[in-house]
Amino acid sequence: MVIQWYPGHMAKAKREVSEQLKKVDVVFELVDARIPYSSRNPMIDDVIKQKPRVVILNKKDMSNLKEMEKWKDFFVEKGYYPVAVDAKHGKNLKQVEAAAIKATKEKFEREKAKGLKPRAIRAMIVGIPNVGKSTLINKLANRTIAQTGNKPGVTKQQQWIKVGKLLQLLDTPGILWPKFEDEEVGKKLSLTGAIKDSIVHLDEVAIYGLNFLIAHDLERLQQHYKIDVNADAETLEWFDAIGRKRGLLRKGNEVDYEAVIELLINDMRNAKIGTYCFDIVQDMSEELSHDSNN
Ligand SMILES: Nc1nc2c(ncn2[C@@H]2O[C@H](COP(=O)(O)OP(=O)(O)OP(=O)(O)O)[C@@H](O)[C@H]2O)c(=O)[nH]1
Ligand SMILES: [Mg+2]
Repeated sequence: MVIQWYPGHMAKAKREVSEQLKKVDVVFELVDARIPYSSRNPMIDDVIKQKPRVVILNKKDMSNLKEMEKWKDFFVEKGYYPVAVDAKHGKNLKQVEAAAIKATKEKFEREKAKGLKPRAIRAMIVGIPNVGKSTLINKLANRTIAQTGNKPGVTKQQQWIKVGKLLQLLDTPGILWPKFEDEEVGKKLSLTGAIKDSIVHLDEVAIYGLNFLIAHDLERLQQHYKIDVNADAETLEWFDAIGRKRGLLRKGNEVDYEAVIELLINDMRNAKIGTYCFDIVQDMSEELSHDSNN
């Protein structure tokens, strides 16, 4: 689904999610495990407020375990309950229910003390486009859930889906906008396929990705493209080497840079070179301390 985010549309999205939130005990904030911070909605705390929160780092199969652990610590520190999953292949999904139970423990103890009967925990998923909301809903439900309300004229009849013994999940996720106002975040969102190609410069995205690989996984990069370029070489030298090796040439034996850019971006988006977490806690400490969401 292609979504254009305009100020009015954002306000509407926020309002709709806030409305739905009233029905649930816990929120599943879904993020991309390759960019657990950059794939968050910039106003998420303003939307979710004090509601118990499970942060689900999805697509863990494409990220870096060590860095994911650091992000989990970061979220624990905030009072959230993080879990890393691979919704596509159904990995670690049991942990979602377990985290929801922990996150709502106090609330249900309070209800019990008031004499209220035990009941299922109600949850909903929120996240930016493409983080895997639909995939996760379908896996948790164990069947394909046809989403309601995505098309004009379709009545928004929301359903509760039973997950495990204790959990009920709203079948319609809350979709919020990404942090596209920050250039670096925009490049990371593009590298993971979260935002449309047209709103970022693909050459800048490819260079950003290339520099990330040079800094963090030089040997894999060289081996993957079977090239022998030095870490301190100019970007063009890398592009030339990759283009020539792959035969991405134009008339006159010139390297087709557009094709090289496309190749690099696709290889990174599909984790063909390696599995990476592009948000690095240590490098972002300055930003993390200033973020209004924290
Ligand atoms: N490798 C991998 N791919 C995943 C995972 N979860 C989802 N995907 C893929 O990510 C893409 C987007 O997934 P969706 O479930 O459509 O994402 P969404 O959040 O519902 O997207 P919108 O409806 O556009 O907001 C699909 O190609 C999925 O197959 C995962 O855990 N691992
Ligand atoms: Mg979806």
